[in-house]
Parts: sequence; structure tokens; C-alpha cells
Amino acid sequence: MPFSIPEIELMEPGHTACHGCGATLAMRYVLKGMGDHTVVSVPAACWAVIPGAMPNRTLDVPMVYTPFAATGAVISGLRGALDIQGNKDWNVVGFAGDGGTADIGLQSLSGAMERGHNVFYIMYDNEAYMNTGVQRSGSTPYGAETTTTPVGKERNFKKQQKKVVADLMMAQGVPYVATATIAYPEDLIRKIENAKKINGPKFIQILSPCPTGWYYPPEKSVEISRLAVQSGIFPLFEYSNGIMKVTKPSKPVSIREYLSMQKRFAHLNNNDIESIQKGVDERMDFLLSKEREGKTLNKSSQ
Ligand SMILES: Cc1ncc(C[n+]2csc(CCOP(=O)(O)OP(=O)(O)O)c2C)c(N)n1
Repeated sequence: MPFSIPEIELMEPGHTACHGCGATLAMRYVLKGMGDHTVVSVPAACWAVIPGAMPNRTLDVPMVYTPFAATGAVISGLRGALDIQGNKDWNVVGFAGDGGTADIGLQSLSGAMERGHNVFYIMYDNEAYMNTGVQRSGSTPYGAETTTTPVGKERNFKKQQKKVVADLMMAQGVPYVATATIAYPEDLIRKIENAKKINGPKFIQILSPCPTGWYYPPEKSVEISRLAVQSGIFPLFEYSNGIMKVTKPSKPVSIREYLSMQKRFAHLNNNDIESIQKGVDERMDFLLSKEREGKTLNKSSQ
């Protein structure tokens, strides 16, 4: 069925983000899917400064700033308070960066998901601690240069694989887990709308390119986001109550094409790129095996 993007705008045009910031588009699209009965909780991160200082503001929904590690706990509390007030129809959304999710906020996220609150947790993944100057996070991919993994003589780029929080959430049994990115707004908003139908915890990881920290020209954010999907390095999927749907790349491109657009990968040699390709292939196999498992599950429950 054709899908039209909701016209509602809950994010005003003025904000203090860098030019080309992927995380601003992520917020705009998320709110289009959520609607105006929404409270957003944001920890220390770029999004803590993007709305601007009072009396200016970017968002037309209530927003609660929280300590860096506390998003999961705060959305649990907001949900409880709204329910007591009889506001069960309000959406409670945690909107946190990858540092605030994969690293310092992981226990709080995991607790909120395990307790089963009816909340959304959106991880906007720009693959480093951007607000404080591009330090590596658990979600920074293998091979990336950051200010804490500077290349120099030692070729000291990030040597560990990306910690994929969406996979941790599936392993934990979260009923709705999805990935999305700003190049495909229809897909992103449809996922928010599907997630809204689930009364329980929902986790969506949105790849949000960052020109400042990935070192590329700001007008390339959407293109890079599209190449992330088409090269397979950031596969799109939706995992709902044990059933996995993977979106296979419609116009596949090589991983080299994606990497070569960003200076954070400029130092990589052929061996490095081959090893990244291997990781990409293995992850796609893992997701497709989940898809097959879901089909078996579906059949046996009929
Ligand atoms: C306990 C604590 N440690 C460190 C900081 C400093 N700090 C503020 S924002 C930030 C980076 C956040 O990174 P991420 O969660 O990836 O979001 P992004 O900045 O990329 O949007 C850090 C380290 C803090 N506010 N609180």
C-alpha cells in the first residue's frame, strides 16, 4: 500500500545543530510518526544542545533532559507518572546517542526493556561521542578514526567491531526491535507506526550520519545514509514478536564506495576493507538466519 509521510511538523526549522546533521532529521521523522501526544527524554548528547537555550526551542513537544546514563530509568518513570494521571495514550520516547546507549546508558536501557514498560527507546547512532568532540564509542565501527583512536604513525584506528545494540535488544527478548536511517523516511516512519501498535518496550536504532565527526561535506548526509544500507554495512530490518523482516539492498554498492566518501576511513588499506566486507557478510547472514527462524516459528504456530 502506498505510504504518505504525515504532514504534522513537531520540530521547528531553527536549531543549533551542525549543517547536515543526520540526528536532526531522525528527530523530525520520529516525531512525525509519534504525533503530538509525545514526551521526549534526552540525555547529555548533541540533542541536549540542538533545541537551543530558553526561551528558544526547536520541539513542539515536552522534553526532559536527563543525566547521561539515565534515559532508560527516566522513561520508565515518565510512563508510570503518565499512566497514574490517566494519560495512557501519550507516547514516552527516550532519544539518546550511541554513547548514551551502547556504553554509559546500557544498564538503564536494559532494565527498562526487561521491566516491560510501554516506552520507545530511539538510539540515534552517529557512531561516536560527537557532542564532546568525536571520541570513540562501543558503536563506532571497526576501522574508523576518532579523536581517541587517532591514526598517526601507529595506524591506531578503532580495532574493535561495532557493538550493535539492536542485536543485544533482540537477544534480550524485546518485543519490537528495528533499524532505520534518515535516507528512507517512509520506512522509518512506518516502523514508528508499527511499533506504536505494540504495548510494551520498543527499540529502534537509527543511523544518523554526522558530517562533523565522519569528515564529509554536509550535503552528503542523505547519500551516505543510503549507501550505508545499499552496501550492507547498516542493514534495515524489523523484528516484531519473534518475526524478522530484513530489507535486502535494492541497488547494492560495494563497501569501498561507502567508506571512500568519509575521511574517517581514509587510511584503510585493501586488507582492512576486505575484513570489513567479511563482517558485513557475516552480519547479513545472521539477520537472514533470524528471518528463516521466524518463518519456521510462524509455520509451527499455525
Ligand atoms: C556522566 C557524564 N559523563 C560525561 C559527560 C560528558 N558528555 C556530555 S555529552 C557526551 C557525548 C555524548 O555522546 P553520544 O551519546 O554518542 O551522543 P552525541 O553527542 O553523539 O549526540 C559526553 C561524554 C556527561 N554529561 N555526563
